[in-house]
Amino acid sequence: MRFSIYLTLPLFLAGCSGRHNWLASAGAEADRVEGLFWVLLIGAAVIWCLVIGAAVYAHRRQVDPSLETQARRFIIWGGAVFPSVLVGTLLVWGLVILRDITADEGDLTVRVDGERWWWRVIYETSEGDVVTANEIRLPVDRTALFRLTADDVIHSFWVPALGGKMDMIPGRETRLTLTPVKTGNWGGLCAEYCGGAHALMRFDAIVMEQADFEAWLAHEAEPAQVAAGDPGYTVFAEEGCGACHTIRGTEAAGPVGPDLTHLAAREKLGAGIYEMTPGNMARWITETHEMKPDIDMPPYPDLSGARLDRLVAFLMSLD
Ligand code: HEC
Ligand SMILES: [Cu+2]
Repeated sequence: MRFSIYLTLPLFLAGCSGRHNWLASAGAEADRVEGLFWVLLIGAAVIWCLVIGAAVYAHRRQVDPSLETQARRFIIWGGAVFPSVLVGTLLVWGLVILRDITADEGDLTVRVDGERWWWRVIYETSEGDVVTANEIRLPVDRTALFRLTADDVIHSFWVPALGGKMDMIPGRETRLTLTPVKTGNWGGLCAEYCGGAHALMRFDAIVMEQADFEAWLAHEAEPAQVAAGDPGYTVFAEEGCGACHTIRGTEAAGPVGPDLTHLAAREKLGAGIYEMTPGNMARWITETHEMKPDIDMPPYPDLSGARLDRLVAFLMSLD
């Protein structure tokens, strides 16, 4: 019986691998939190052993009344002074980390707005705001300052491998800095229950070389290249998708859903949950609520055949 409990342990540990593992940190901020965690864990283990050791020792030994004053001193120093100093030090250490990771400065500024159930992402540049969604790209070895807000309910912004998490609160701005030190796709998620599709509210957090990042951002700032009379865009316009979605460079300027200007340049579809493929795109449009329950986008089950193909081809061309 007891043996079978040990057998289930690897199952829990299996959850520790992968890109959402904050113990395999890839960012300066996550590193500091990880350091604090190990000191707490190992420190607690050592203190536990000492306390249990002392208890066993006291239990085994005959009490000698002449040691009464020594015992009292031991209780004052070991039971009051030592814990107070230790907990006080940990508090100061934790506050210093908190101050640093919520600093007001960064090499670049990214505003992220939590929506049900996706992310509006805005890069602040010297030429103005660059709006995108559901994917965050960062240059390696640079500090990004995140200005976080929420549109409707409380969300929480978390990229486990890089740092965080930080609540996103309606009517208020919270801040967080992330300094990635390794390139890769580290993945992020909403860490505060926010309703039906909460578990499907994710994003890719892609750390790139400096030059690649600059090129990506410059491309994101461009409007989409849509030919006049594009048959797929015609379907998009006729179905009224532009009431909710923006495609810069076209008449579509809806503010409700994610910006689609460079949709196909994202690695994932639907806020970090599906591969960006034509098949998934078609299902996203026709079986929307099977793909992601509860979302504020209506399904278009009547779209099919050549019309659907043209729309999907158009969306997949938005890179
Ligand atoms: C009533 C507003 C509304 C309409 C109309 C609408 N959408 Fe959406 N759309 C949304 C919202 C909201 C989301 C985000 C859903 C989520 O992930 O929680 C979304 C998400 C998407 C996404 C995924 C974006 C991403 O970043 O992965 C695509 C693609 C999309 N819509 C295409 C369309 C197309 C094509 C049409 C027209 C056939 C359409 N939408 C009509 C509101 C709308
Ligand atoms: Cu959530």
